[in-house]
Amino acid sequence: MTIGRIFAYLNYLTPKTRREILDHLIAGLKRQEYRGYDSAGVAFDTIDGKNVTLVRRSGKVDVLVEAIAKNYEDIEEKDEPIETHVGIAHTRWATHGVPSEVNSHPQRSDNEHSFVVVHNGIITNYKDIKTFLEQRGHRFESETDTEVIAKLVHHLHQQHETYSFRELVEQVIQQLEGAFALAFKSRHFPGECVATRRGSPLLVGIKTKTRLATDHIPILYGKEHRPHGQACDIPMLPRNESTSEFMPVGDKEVEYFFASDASAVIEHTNRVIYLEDDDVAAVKDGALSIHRLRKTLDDPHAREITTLKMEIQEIMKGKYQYFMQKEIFEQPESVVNTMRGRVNFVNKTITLGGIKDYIPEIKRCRRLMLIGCGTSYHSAVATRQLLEELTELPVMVELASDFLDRGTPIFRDDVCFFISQSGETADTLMALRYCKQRGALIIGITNTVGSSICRESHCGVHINAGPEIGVASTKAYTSQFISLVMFGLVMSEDRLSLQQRRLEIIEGLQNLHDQIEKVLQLDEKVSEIAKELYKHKSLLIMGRGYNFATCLEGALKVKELTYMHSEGIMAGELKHGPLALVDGSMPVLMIIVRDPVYTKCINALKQVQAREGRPILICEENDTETISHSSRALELPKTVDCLQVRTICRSSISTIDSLASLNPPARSSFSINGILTVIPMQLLSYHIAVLRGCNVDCPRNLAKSVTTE
Ligand code: UD2
Ligand code: MG
Repeated sequence: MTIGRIFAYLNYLTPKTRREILDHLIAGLKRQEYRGYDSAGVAFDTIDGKNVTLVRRSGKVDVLVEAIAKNYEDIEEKDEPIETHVGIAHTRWATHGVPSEVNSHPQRSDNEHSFVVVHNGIITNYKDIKTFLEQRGHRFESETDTEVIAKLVHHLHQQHETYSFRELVEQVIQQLEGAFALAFKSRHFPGECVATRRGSPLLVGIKTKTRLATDHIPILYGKEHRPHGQACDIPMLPRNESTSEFMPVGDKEVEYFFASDASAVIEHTNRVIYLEDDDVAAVKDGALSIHRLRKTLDDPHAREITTLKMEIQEIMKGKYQYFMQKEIFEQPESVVNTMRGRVNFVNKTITLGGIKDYIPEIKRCRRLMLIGCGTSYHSAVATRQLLEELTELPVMVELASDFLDRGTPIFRDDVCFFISQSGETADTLMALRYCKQRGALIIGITNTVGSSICRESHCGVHINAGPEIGVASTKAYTSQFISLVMFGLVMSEDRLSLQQRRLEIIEGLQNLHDQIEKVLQLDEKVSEIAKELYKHKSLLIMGRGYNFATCLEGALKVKELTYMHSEGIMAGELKHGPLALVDGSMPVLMIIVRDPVYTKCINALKQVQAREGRPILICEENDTETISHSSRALELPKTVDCLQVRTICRSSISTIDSLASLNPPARSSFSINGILTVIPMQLLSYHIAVLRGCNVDCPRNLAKSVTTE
């Protein structure tokens, strides 16, 4: 997977110096910087217009700018305006191969740069295509999936020299599986740019001197229908019969911008077309046309040119006010990205490519240690019980700083996990080195490819949650959680007695996307509760079992975002002290779901109520019995199946008092319930922070990645 931001700029009969062109390209990248990236690159024409120059660097866009200034002085010296030119640019956030020059985009077809391409997305069948191309003599230089695209379009061009640029790209995308937005440039097709998408966003901005004559661009459909073929069986090219191309402008002079993100084009034009899946947009001789290979019944005849009315800031955050809010709402997608290519929901199998080879060694270990700080530590707390069950190994959960303070004994047969969103957390990294010195197996769970923890670990799992900008971690938590659950599933693969349980968990994972969407619909209700709470000094969050971690994480979110005191309390500990805090005015929130500790939670609830506490509940929808205990409840979607089985059992023994002991409910789906219960807590802390006027994305005294001890 490449998380990349695309920017391409085409000027037609609008003379621009190379300096100006590069400035546009760089500005386009910078406008999308907030998305996070670790390398950048551009492709533009050489001074004689005959070749393509490719400049790529790992690091920030400024490093790229420096490299261009240093290596291409002629840009300044012989700066003659070029009438028509295509430049493509990209920032990459590595998920596939470490950040490096050769892994950066644009990716190229060959040393001559016949074709160059920038990509955002993932090509899941790139290995097949790579094998196909290697057998035909193509040599690969990068670790990216994207390189196959550049090589494939080149290969097809060599085979079928009469095909247009656009036809070549149409052929290429028929071979691709996965998700992508792509923009192509070619030495063989000067002045032309082709862009396409499937599953990843891409838009075209149009800038003309005069008003556009139309607000629609007709779609041209191909005549032949081709099923998706295998890479090794590249079909003959269907020719698009349509020759009518469409000039969108009254005037001939025109500039086009292709970008992942509207923020990159808004300073040039507010007229844009959002491409749809499998649209191929091609600019040739200054004319933009949009093509589709097949026509389906409900396809429209044209794509609308829309007018952007937003400010850049608004575009960056989409419809959200803050990055944190945006990231909370991204979770239905980010959890799927974490599982993508790893959980096979059809065969019910899990593959973690990063640790596959180490599984036999891990299975022989003495114990598992999960080490992290803050939210990452909570993801370990959240999954500990499940890991103990699925691995049947002792699992220790450690705060990195305390672990180091204690000089904890570590042995060669220990397996140590280091969990960190950034992969640079200083305490966690030091703990890693400490354990590595003592010969333990070191496993990283990070969101950042090429980070220190990733490099210094023996193996690991990238959580693939996408860049997280808000300082308070949200989507990284749920993705860390899922990564650890997947690890447990891998470890229990051949345990016969655990098969049923595994299937239920996998089913639970499959339902997450929809369930998280449902939980997010509670937003308004949560914001009402925030209004009630935000003037208070403190908030106690209680729960136990699988949801204890949610209490800790919820309290951490409240503290860091709202500067209000909050404490996550293990409900079983109430009478050992915390109960003294409870009275009629102390805000209390309790998580009570129908999991194995349900009865115990209800007991805690009664204790709190006996002290005049009026807790707000997080419980399951339609659990009227539980809801009846409080005037305010946030209802989460039910955890499926497992619950249904249990309900049947329950009704048959409904006269028996102690349900929990006689009828231990199936626990599996509850073990990942924390992914759902934490989301209202994220929303709640967010809303309280907004009401208290706090800077949501940058809480005081805190930094996104804590690289000091
Ligand atoms: C890899 C590719 C992914 C996709 C997939 C296809 C990378 C980074 N990932 O994902 O893009 O092509 O294969 O099957 O190229 N690692 C550490 N420490 C860490 C995290 C990871 O050493 O903290 C290592 C890990 O052991 C592996 C590599 O980094 O060697 C990639 O890890 P991953 O989780 O991205 O691996 P995978 O197979 O899911
Ligand atoms: Mg490593």
